[in-house]
Amino acid sequence: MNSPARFPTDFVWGASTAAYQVEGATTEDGRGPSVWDTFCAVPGNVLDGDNGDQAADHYHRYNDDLDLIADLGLGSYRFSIAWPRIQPTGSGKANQKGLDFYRRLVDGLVERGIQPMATLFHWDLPQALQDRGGWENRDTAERFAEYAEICFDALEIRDWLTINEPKTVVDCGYREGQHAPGFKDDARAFVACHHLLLAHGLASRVLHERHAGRRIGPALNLHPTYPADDTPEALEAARHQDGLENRLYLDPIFKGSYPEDTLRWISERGPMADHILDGDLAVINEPIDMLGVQYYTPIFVDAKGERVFLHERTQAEWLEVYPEGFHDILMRVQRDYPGVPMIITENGLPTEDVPGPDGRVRDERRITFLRDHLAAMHRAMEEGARVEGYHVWSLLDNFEWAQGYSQRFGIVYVDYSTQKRTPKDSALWYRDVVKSGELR
Ligand code: GBH
Repeated sequence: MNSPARFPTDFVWGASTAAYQVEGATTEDGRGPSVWDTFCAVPGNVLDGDNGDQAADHYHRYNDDLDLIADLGLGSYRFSIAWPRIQPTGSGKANQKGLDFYRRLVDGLVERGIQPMATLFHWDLPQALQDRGGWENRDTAERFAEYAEICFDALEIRDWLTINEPKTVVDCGYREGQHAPGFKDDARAFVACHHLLLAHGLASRVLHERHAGRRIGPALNLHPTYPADDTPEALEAARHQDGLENRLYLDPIFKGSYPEDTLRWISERGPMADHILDGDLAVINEPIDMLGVQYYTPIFVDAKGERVFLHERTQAEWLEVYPEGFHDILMRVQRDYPGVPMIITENGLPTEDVPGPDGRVRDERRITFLRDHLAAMHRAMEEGARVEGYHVWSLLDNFEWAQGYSQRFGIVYVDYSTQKRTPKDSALWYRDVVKSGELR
């Protein structure tokens, strides 16, 4: 009892960010506008009218941030590449200054002995592509593969992630409208879904054709779904929810087919099926080399299929604290979709941090959350889940999409008036875990 959980010596510890959430400098060095610039400009879309114009100013402060990552002893930094920096209008020749920024970032990581992990798309679609239909237009998937090829050839990075959370683009961007491009239309949402998955497959093929020895995979936010009571209706609702949350993305990628029940439900709401052309599923089924798993919250549903919250809540209304769900989803993926290693690409929570008079940020709640989730992950690993690494969301406090700057997910506090960084207590705690390789 109570022996510390030890992680394998080659376990990779890291932290994640995303371009629009941390970089700022949205008009510098030739960056074109993205759908998030457009979305933020509409009053009412983002809390307090916030936007990513400055964010955490990572575009200018990346060197200090790299020192911070090194000081924490991390072995991996997951960041995203802003497509509109590379192709300001979403197609055609590369913008050299945009590529140079990521070259400097990667060089800085390598010099410090930190592995770069790059996400190609973390939601900042070039606005020019949105003007031509965005993800509803099949051509966007082709453009994505072209953009990916530019990045693969220009940047010396082994590990790549294609699309960050296609499910969130579908649900928040196209079904519920709280993210760019802000639609509320199921019919359009699932057409976009197919093209996002197609984009993932096309880009993965390009990498495999051009760069042996590198690895690629999607970054999926997976939600273990549970019935909130033991009625057959709740059980059925949980299975349906699992289709929309997990199988809709995992099945085509791992098995080359959409889940029948989910596709039937979608087909009652729109024309997704008409957009699945011969050969598409084989493209989406391109073998992946690793699976990025992001875990935040379980989803419990009642007999009516409504989400109910049964555990501790957080400042993020969608996030209930349930470490057991992390264990469950890892075991489930290992059982139903075996074959590739999993890398945890995001896990975390927002806390209402205020620096004390001494400047210290005492985010005890984050320490508890991280400890409990790492313990659950460790238990899954002992039971056979192949997990190679873990990235906390996030390195820095940042632009939390529709919630603007009101929710802080960082292990490092950012004072947005001075851009001063202060590692929170959780960062110091994490540093010890990383250094010792064990949870005490
Ligand atoms: C991840 O999404 C993202 O990859 C990351 O960029 C993000 O910062 C992080 O999690 C924390 O949220 O505010 O009412 O519009 C996790 C899934 C989907 C959860 C969008 C919040 C929006 C709720 N997220 N959802 S709302």
